[in-house]
Amino acid sequence: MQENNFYSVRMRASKGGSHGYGGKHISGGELLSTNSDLQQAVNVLLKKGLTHSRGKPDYMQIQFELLNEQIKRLKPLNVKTNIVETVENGRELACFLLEKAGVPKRIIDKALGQLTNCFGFRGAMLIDIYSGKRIDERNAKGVRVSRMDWLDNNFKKWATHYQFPQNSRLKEALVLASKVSEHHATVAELCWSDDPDYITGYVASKNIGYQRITKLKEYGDEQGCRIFFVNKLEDVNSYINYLEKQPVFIEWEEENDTEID
Ligand code: WAQ
Ligand code: MG
Repeated sequence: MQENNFYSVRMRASKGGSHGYGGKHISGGELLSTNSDLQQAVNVLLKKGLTHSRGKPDYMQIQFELLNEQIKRLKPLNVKTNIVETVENGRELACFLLEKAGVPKRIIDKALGQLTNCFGFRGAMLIDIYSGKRIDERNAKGVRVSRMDWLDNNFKKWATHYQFPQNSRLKEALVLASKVSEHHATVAELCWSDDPDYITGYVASKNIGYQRITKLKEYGDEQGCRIFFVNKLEDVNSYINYLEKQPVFIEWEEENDTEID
């Protein structure tokens, strides 16, 4: 099978109508598949959308398309888990790490102050690190990073090596963070899930790696957060184009690995 015979497969599911027509975002997903694995890929996303802690969807769209672009191969970011006892401590640590990654404190405070605007998002907000203003014009949709994956065998080898849980949530988030942080305009990312049963989130960047924080919200809370802090963005459209369109495979090789603090 030649490399350019990969397909991007995407899913989005909502309840109470489709997205943008009053529906509540339930789940989304994206992966890469060969032609022969398409049926399985569609099933994986179908199952993800149908069995979700945010609710039972009454609208779902799954689509696939053949990729013509060359696939970029990237290493996963290094991962560290920071254990915290309270949401307050978790958010303080998140702010500290964002600052360490290069986001000015006043911009972090401003972004966190606007979090309620994030409710029901299915993508990420792009925030400029100088003005603190949102620079995408996608409203509640946000920008959805797509066309990325990590072959399961290679992910499992990585997870076994570091004794991380072999769950698809960590895999998907690390794939996304590794792709996003690779772009030179990305200063840092802040994320926690909008799923009420998952409270671990992370701060990620090229220089601090993928820093998991075990408590960034309370159980039961359906408010999620995904913010990309960006710098020196001359062309917002080409940045968004990279996030949405550049196909990326994450690949890990044991011998090239380095540790982070
Ligand atoms: N592109 C952009 N934004 C996205 C994407 C995407 N592909 N997927 C999700 N989001 C946004 C969207 O606004 C969601 O509401 C929000 O992020 C949370 O998504 O243990 O599970 O998939 O190391 O619920 C991180 C920690 C888990 C994993 C994050 O996010 C770990 C998570 P969710
Ligand atoms: Mg979610």
